[in-house]
Amino acid sequence: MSVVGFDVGFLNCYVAVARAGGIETVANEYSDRCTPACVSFGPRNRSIGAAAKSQVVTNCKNTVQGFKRFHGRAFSDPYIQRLKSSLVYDLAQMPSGTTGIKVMYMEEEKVFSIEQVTAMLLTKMKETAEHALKKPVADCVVSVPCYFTDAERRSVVDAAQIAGLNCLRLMNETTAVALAYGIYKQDLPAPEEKPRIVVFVDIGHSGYQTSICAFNKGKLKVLATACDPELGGKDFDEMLVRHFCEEFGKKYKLDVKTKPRALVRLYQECEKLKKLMSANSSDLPLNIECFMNDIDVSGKLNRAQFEEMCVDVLARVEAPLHSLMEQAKLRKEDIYAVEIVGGASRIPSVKERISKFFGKELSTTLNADEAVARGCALQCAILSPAFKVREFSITDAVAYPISLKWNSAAEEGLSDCEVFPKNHAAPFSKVLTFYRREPFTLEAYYNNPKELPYPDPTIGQFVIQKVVPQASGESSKVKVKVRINIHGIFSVSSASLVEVQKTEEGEEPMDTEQQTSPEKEEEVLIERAYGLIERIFIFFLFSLSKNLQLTWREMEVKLTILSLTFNKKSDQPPQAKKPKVKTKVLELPIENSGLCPSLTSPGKMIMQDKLEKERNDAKNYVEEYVYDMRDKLHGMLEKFVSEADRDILSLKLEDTENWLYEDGEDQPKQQYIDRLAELKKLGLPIQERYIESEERPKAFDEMGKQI
Ligand code: ATP
Ligand code: K
Ligand code: MG
Repeated sequence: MSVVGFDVGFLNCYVAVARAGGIETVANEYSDRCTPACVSFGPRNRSIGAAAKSQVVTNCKNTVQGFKRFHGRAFSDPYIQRLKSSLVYDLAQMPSGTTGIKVMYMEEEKVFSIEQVTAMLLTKMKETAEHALKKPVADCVVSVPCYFTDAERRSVVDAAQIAGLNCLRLMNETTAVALAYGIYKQDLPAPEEKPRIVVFVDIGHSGYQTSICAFNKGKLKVLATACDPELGGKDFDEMLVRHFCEEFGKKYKLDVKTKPRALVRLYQECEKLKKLMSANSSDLPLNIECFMNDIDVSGKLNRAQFEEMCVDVLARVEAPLHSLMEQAKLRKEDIYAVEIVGGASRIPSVKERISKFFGKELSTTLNADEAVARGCALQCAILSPAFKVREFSITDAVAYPISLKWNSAAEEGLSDCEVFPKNHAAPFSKVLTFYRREPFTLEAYYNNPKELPYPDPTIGQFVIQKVVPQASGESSKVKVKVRINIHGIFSVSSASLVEVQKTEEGEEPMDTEQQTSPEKEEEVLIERAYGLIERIFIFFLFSLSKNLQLTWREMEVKLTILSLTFNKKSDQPPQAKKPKVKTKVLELPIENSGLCPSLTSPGKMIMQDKLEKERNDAKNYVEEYVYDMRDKLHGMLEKFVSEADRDILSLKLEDTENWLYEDGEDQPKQQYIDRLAELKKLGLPIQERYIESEERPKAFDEMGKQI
């Protein structure tokens, strides 16, 4: 059982683990706690993280960055189509219609699904965690932006699965930050007291997320979230790149946009410049040697100029804050603190705007880069039975309101109902009751498409199968459980049919209700077909309305009241009144369509990387042996080899060295193994003679001691 949190950023990823000492962000093999979200495909292998980032310029067409935004997106999505033209690498459509990434890998054109690419990154992060914990890692919590929709979340869950991870929770990034903030606080208000209200702001490379949370001792509740999924550090880079493209166009007559390599380098330098400007307001230089056509370019910029060219970007900082306060229906005075994290929160003008909006100094008590990963690790520790953590309950909020649509028998045509309004508590289950004689379909969708980051509001279709009428011929009562699960994903999790059976008098009625989930639950009566008595009532009301000249609107209200009255009645357990009837609950199968992107095994690629690593290692062993032996032949081994033998071996070593730089540069693993064996055949006897002579006096010593 491992306790690990992964922050999968657009640009930067972090791994946090729980150890005896507490939560710790751990470093990768380059001793860096930050792992770039980058995968590079080569003729022989893949490289992931820092090794991939170093190939952004040299292998730009096959080095993939910024892929977090492709999750759950159809290739035909206008957003993807727009992005496609601005990317250095290529995109393609997967058979399922989702977005894939097209690269040259192992000298072949390959299309990888976004799930596969993220899985590669996660596999790397998993290795980092395994290295730190010195044991295999499977259980983990993975971060996602709080504005991610179902399709995006499902795609990330799949990626984790491909990477061999058992994702216990997809955690909203801002909620992870809130947990990292709250769990160690000793001075939170008692449960019955007025909660402490804290705003969290995370500005990363691609997205801007804000949330407002209420804290009491041992719990946190997300009251509302508001985001701009398209505002982050990258937008500031974009402005700088645009500026310098223009400047270099005029100054050096260079069309940077035509050379992907040059463009990638310019992005890198602009990001560096942007960071420098956060700490420095004077003129700062930007120099790139051999930028394009062997021309060195240079420019300079200061913070004031930078802020001026970014006015439009900066103007977008406020909108989500307004929305947040409006949704939470709180005043600025109610806010205890505004905590900011994320790399781009270091930009002074961004901080200024947020601080001005709240009329308050911002707090930076959390680690701006690591808070998300730490929060995820804390959540994983809470979920893990093997780890003792302070009790802390986390209630998240639904980001987009969700409705269900179905064919209605009673109302003839489509009916719908909002099952999870915006900011509804999550995770959460609701049981909906339908009266049906045959299988039926529920369609889940986001009912406010304006808010959605992409065009299709559909979540999925769920067919409730095997519904049959009662033996009496009447409609059956069908209970459908819908839920927002721990990942923030909507699903129709179960359905059951209540079969009414005649029984002997006096027999105990069966308890049919079953509580399956530890989540908060609520029972909602959605719809029932009107029974005979009800129909008489409706008819009665209808004629009454004619007499009383009621309008249709008033009729509708009356009907609603009527149906509510009946619903109330039907809510009472039928067993209480009719002891002769017992009920039996039948589980119904649910078929969902259009939900799951296909899973592909990463095993082959992992194997390929492993083989490539072994091949490289074998080559390195030969190289090491050559250098080592050459030194020693003229050093400590000199006395143990005849001149003739030494010359033979020396020649052989030189031969091998030359071979390594020529034909041997790129050979199968076995060739290196064979070469090494040949060298050792000559070298080993010499080394043995040396060891023997070293051991002999020691052995005598030992004997001396024994006597
Ligand atoms: P996202 O949260 O959008 O998925 P991410 O988590 O990868 O992205 P972060 O690591 O939080 O993003 O932030 C990266 C961004 O912050 C980059 O644009 C980077 O240039 C910017 N950044 C980092 N340090 C500074 C700084 N000192 N000044 C300005 N910008 C900075
Ligand atoms: K990050
Ligand atoms: Mg982030």
